[in-house]
Order: sequence, then C-alpha cells, then structure tokens
Amino acid sequence: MSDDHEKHATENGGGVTRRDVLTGPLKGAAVLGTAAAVGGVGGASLLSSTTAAKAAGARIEVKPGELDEYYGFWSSGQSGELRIVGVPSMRELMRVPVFNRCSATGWGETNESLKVLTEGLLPETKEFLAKRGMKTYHNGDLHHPHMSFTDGTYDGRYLFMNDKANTRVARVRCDVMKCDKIIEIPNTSDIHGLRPQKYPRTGYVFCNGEHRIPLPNDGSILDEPEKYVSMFTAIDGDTMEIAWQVMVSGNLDNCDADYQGRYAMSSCYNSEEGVTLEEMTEAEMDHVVVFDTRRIEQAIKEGKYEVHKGVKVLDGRKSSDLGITVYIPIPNSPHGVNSAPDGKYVVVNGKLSPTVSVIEWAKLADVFDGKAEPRSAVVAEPELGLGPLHTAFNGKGEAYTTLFLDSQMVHWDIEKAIRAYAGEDVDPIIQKTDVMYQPGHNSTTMGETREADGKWLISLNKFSKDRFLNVGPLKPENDQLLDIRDGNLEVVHDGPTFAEPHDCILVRADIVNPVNVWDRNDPMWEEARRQAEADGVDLEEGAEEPIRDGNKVRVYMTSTAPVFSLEKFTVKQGDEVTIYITNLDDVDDLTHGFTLGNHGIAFEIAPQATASVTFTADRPGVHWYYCQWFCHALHMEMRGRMLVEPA
Ligand code: RUQ
Ligand code: CUA
Repeated sequence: MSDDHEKHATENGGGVTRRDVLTGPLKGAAVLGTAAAVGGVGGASLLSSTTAAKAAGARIEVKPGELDEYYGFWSSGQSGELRIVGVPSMRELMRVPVFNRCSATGWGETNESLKVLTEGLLPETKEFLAKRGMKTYHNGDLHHPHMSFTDGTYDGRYLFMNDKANTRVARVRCDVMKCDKIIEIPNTSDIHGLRPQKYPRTGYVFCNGEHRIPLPNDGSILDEPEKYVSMFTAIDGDTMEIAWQVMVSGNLDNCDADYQGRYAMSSCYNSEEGVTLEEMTEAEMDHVVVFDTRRIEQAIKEGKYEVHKGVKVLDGRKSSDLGITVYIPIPNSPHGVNSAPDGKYVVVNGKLSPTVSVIEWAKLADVFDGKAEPRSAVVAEPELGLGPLHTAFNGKGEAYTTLFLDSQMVHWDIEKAIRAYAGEDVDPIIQKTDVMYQPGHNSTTMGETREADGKWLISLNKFSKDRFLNVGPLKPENDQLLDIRDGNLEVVHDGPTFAEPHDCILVRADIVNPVNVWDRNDPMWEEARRQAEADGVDLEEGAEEPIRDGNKVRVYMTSTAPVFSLEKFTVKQGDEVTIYITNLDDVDDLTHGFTLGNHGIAFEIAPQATASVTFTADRPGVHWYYCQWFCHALHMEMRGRMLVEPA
C-alpha cells in the first residue's frame, strides 16, 4: 500500500456538497440522521482519483470459456432466492430457489421441494396457511447468505440464509446447490442478521429477530410496546434444530461471531424500544449486545431458562442477572457488524453516526466479569463519512466501509484508527472512491474468514439511476466490482441486478466442489424411494402401468434423452395422481424436465435425480406432458399423453 497523496482523498472540499446531489432517496433520513451525523463530516469528500495507477496496470479479463477464481453467493432480497455469481467476471451462474417459487425447477411444486418448504413450519403457521389454501409461504426476503466454517474459514459444506419476511432460516447444500432445510423460528419476528459460528466450526448459526413482539404473541398483549422483546437465536447448523434463544433489550439488526468460538455480537438500532421512526431514532447512543456462548451453555446446564414453543429461552435483557450478555453503547443506530480476519477486532458501523466503532474481542472478558466498563472494549471510533453500513477486510489490517449517504467506499487502516483514538495525530483514511449509487453491503474475497486475500471488493449498491438503459420506473440495483489488488480502489464493473441483493460472500473456487450428477441414494427423494419400494417398483426402471391404490394413482417413469419411458398413461377423473420421474441419463448437464400442460406443473430432473409431483386429475381429456429442458435434437419429440377418463 502506498502513501501516495494523489490517492489520499480525505481533504474536505467545502462548498456544494455531493450529498445534496446524491441522497435524493434518503434525504429524509439524512435530515433525520441527527445534527451530529450530518455535522460530523465538515464538507463533502472529494472524488478520488483512482484510475491513473490502474490504467497503467494489467486489467483483468475472464475470457469466454475461462473459469472464475471465486464463487460469489448472492442474496436476492425480496426475490427470495440465492444466486451464484462468478467473480471477477460477474457472470450470473445459477439461481437457487429457496423461499420463492421457481417456474423452471419446480421449486414449490414438486413433492421433494414442498417437503423442505413445509416440514419446518410451526403448526400454527401450517394451519394459518391452509386456511388461505396454501401449503407454504410463497415469498421470502433473503438478506444474508453465509457459508459454514471450519477453523475460521469456509468449508464448502453449507450455506445458511435468513428470511426476514416470514421469520425463517434456510440451508443450502453446497454439493448439489439445493436447499435441503428451512425452519421457522418461533418466539420472534422477522429474522434479519445471520452469521455462522466461525470457530472451531459451524456449529451454531446465529440469527436475529429484528422486530420486537410480545412473548407469547397471541393477542394477550397488543399496543404495549414496552412488553415486546427481540430474540437472538442459535441454530445447530448440522441438525437445523434450535439450540437456544436469548431475549434481549432493544432490537437486533446484524450480527457476527468471533474467531475464538466464544462470542457473538448483534447491533441494535432501537435501544429506545420505540415503534415509530421518531421514537426509534431518538437516542444518540444505541448499542451492540454481546453474547457469551459459554455462559449461555452453562446457564442452560443449570436450568436457568424458560421453554417457549419447545425452545429454551434465556433472559439476556439488561435487567437480567444471568450475566450472559453485555451491552456496549454505540452511536447512532448502528447497522453492520463485521469481524476482522485478524481475529482481534470487530467493526460496528454507525449508520446515522459517521463513525464506525472498533471493538477488541479480548477486552470483553473483563466487561463480562464486571471488571471494566462496556465502552472500554471500544478501541477506535474513526469518523469515516456519512452513512457507514457495512465493512469488509483485505486481510492486511485494512478495511473498506460503505458510506450510504456519501455514496462512497472508504478504505481505512485499523491500527491507525486505534492509534488515532489513543490520541496520536494519524489519519486512518487511505482513500475514498465513488460507487454508483448508495452502497449497502460490501464484500471482499474471503473477507469474512481468516483467509481474507484482499483481491476483489464488491459494492452492492441500492440504486442504479442513470447507469443503465431505462427500463421504466422500477430500476435494477447495481452491484459493482472493485479491483483492490494493488491497494488502490477502482470500480471495474457495473452489474445490474434484480431485487435486491443485500449481501454476498466471495469464496475461493477450490473450496466449493459441487457434483455434476446426483447420487442415486440422495436423501432428497428418500420418500419416493420408500414409496417405490412399497409398490414393488424400481425407480430406475419405472412401471409400465400406473399403480392404483383406491383413488390414489402412482405413475413411475424414467427419462432418457429423448424419451420418457411412458408414451402415455391413463387415470380417472378425480384420481390423486403422483408422478415420479427418474432421469437415467448420467451425462453432465443432461437435465430433463417434466411439464404437464394446463396443470400448472413443471419441474427439473437433473442427471440421476428423481423428482415427483402430486395433483388431482380433474380435467377429463388428453393432456400432453413434455420435457422443457432442451436436452437433445429430438427434444421437441420428448413428450407423452395423460389420458383422463371422465368420472
Ligand atoms: S442489511 S444494507 Cu438486511 Cu444486511 Cu445492511
Ligand atoms: Cu429431455 Cu428435453
């Protein structure tokens, strides 16, 4: 890293502020962002000059046919899916349906996916949905995808992710890139921040209930916000069962875990426990709450919990004497919580405060023991600019923080920030650069692991405005790629995305090793296997005739390009029909599909997979089924008929 003054863009410009130009969509919040926040940064930051160094250097190009160095796992916000993106090419590689429905793969339609989508719902939710004629929720709000860890780095086993809309947490298997578990979290509302335990392994998956609600939320308490609570939940990442919950004061926003396997930390923007915007932003200081998992486990051993909806709930509120939490005051409505790869520090992003607070994990023991004040764990609080939301790291003691209001990325030095906090006259800011526009999360290659390598930085910008052809009032977001390999910040790519990637992680490609062909014994179609066995059918051979069992009819088919094993089958009107299809092709990329016309049925059958669907055959007549994944020169001919005899 050079000290080149040209790159050093911290001098304030004064005069017309860029803020005035850039913050249209959040003007209200900027004004509301308290006098301290707005006044905190004297003038506008200068545009940084970043291009000179880069123009001279080699530009990266991932040529057609070349593979990327990193997998990017992207959330999709209210689209409810997980996306896989190649980095640095920024090519979208795959969409993995999770909380959403998917027309292409049949997610939400097949029995296998419906099992995942329904089995983890609470009984009362199932009942509520049934009254709406639904088996499961059809939407989700997926913010935070994070990979399982072993020894402080990604291990390529699973990805975990939250659903803020319907209070769920999902897991995706990295071997096949399919969701295999979704659970609803009881006793809390709207899961937001989510992070896996980093060490020794995951282990716990920590997640935050953002919106405070009564406990129980059964109508006995309504407009008495002082009685509401937020809940911090630890899930066992192996079993996807809830290990425990901790009730807190305030609310919970984002979280992260340490590298020692002991603490987790969540930010709170509503220490006021308000329900209106004015109430929630009233106080100058909010807090982070730190959870000591050892003390929590000990308290559980000692039976110091209540059981709510089958979950052990501990009291970690300020008034509790369990000693399992500490509250550290932080200015002002903090948002992102990001552990540094050095294992020593964690950065809390001030949002309405122009500062980030650097907390030293090692100082927390004394705070828990009551030997030191909570704020003594704060070792730096540099003023970085307006609207700091999230921070990423390069593994060289430096950090990158998104400035939502300034629409910038700021590159800064952690040790210098600590020295400045101690009174030394040093400026921790290395460089600022504009991003387009208004960044939320950012992410560096391997940046949330101890293997952070400081090569690429993603800025997930909430607004694209004029960066792309106009597509009407609803605009794409803009995910930008920044090259940070030479220590200089440069935006090298604009990537329009549909609603709304909140967060992403960038994982070295060698860590992720998905299979090309399914294992025939995969648990995904365990139930199909069991049913076939009961019917005396081999899934890999299929059955020549439908198997009738009262008005239940089971059809077993195989697919081999370009034919289904059955050219036709006959059922009676009113039959409950289940069709099982096993794809016998075991060639890479030879996926078939099954679409049953005018029945709302279509799904994917990847090589060696079995998939099934159940429906009532209530439309007498001839109905064609066809393969909807282009598989062969005779793909169009890959079809057959369902004949439905009138009742
Ligand atoms: S949050 S833009 Cu849902 Cu991750 Cu910070
Ligand atoms: Cu099989 Cu198209």
